[in-house]
Amino acid sequence: MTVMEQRGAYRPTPPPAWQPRTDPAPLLPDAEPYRVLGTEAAGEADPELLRRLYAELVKGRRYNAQATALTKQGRLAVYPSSTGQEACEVAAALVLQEQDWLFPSYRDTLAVVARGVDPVEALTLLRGDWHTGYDPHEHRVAPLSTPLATQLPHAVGLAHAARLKGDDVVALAMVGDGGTSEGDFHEALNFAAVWQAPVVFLVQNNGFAISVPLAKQTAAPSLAHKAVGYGMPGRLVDGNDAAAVHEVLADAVRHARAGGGPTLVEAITYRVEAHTNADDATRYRGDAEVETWRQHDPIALLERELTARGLLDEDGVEAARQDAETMAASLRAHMNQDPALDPMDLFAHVYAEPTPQLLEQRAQLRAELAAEAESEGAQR
Ligand SMILES: Cc1ncc(C[n+]2csc(CCOP(=O)(O)OP(=O)(O)O)c2C)c(N)n1
Repeated sequence: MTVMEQRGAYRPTPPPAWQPRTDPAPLLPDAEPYRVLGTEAAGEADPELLRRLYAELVKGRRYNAQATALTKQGRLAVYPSSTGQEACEVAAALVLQEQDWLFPSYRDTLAVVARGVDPVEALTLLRGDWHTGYDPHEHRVAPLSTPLATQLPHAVGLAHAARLKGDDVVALAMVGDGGTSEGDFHEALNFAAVWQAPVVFLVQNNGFAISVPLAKQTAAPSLAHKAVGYGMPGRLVDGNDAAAVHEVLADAVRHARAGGGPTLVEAITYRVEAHTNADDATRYRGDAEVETWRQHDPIALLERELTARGLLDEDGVEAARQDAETMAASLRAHMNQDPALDPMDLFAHVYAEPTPQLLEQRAQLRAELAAEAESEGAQR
């Protein structure tokens, strides 16, 4: 038989039937960000929850203003303001139960404070004083993470471990739009979905990663669409609508707690102020854009709803403002005191077992401090 005849006789076996491993349709985000305030859904929102959100939003904005002022007075090294993003910050903290864990980024001080961390201790890291400043275990709040997206694999690890141990714990991890381009984002979401870990990822899409706009960050239809590639649901929400963010996150937390696995939530919001006090935002964006977002302000949106429903009057507005002022005055008073610091603490908690280099540097500093103390003693 010739080669051609042999080929003619060859009948390839058909490959096994292929079908997607899961139906992607239920994982897809809605076409529009979910909204509650100003819609019919608002009528079903719990009045107590709305009032609580309002009080926290007002306090949060005042906290941002005070912390930014402290940078100008040299009392705080740096502050990344979340003005305009308060709804995401507050809702993230309020949806969690006591035993749950929050994994914040450097911009999420308000979420940390709303979760119960002392407002002064929450600024320790940004003041450049002493490590994290608060005990992460006390309120189950991981350190504010400056290296982008590194908090996400930590959240997945903690949640997965809790599940293996049979503990009822959900982890909520916060990240910015820029952070979604990091390898850690990919690794965290991939493992979370494979392990069905009880994690909720909240991406605050505030339009910019410092000066880089979202269009230069990703070609994805939305950041929520990224969820589908990992096999988890993606949800889109109006990040300035506190009631909507709270509802979407609460659903995701419930889903995770019930063993349904992770969810990726993209909250559409806007960073109204500069990246930090060290940034000049006028170099990369125009006033008109900022003004448009100021018209969609999270506090004004909620205030309008509460007022329309007769749940807030002028006295209520004034009481919230007063509470916020009291908090700001206390923050000022504490931050204006010089902290008592031991320079030797620099070397504590770096490694479980200090390296030879660290031991050498520690001895050097101890000797310098002793010599300084001696010369000061001699001068007296
Ligand atoms: C791994 C890493 N790379 C770069 C930086 C420098 N950096 C600090 S903030 C930032 C922008 C992050 O933007 P985004 O994730 O959108 O968060 P936002 O600041 O808007 O809240 C960058 C690039 C960093 N902190 N960590």
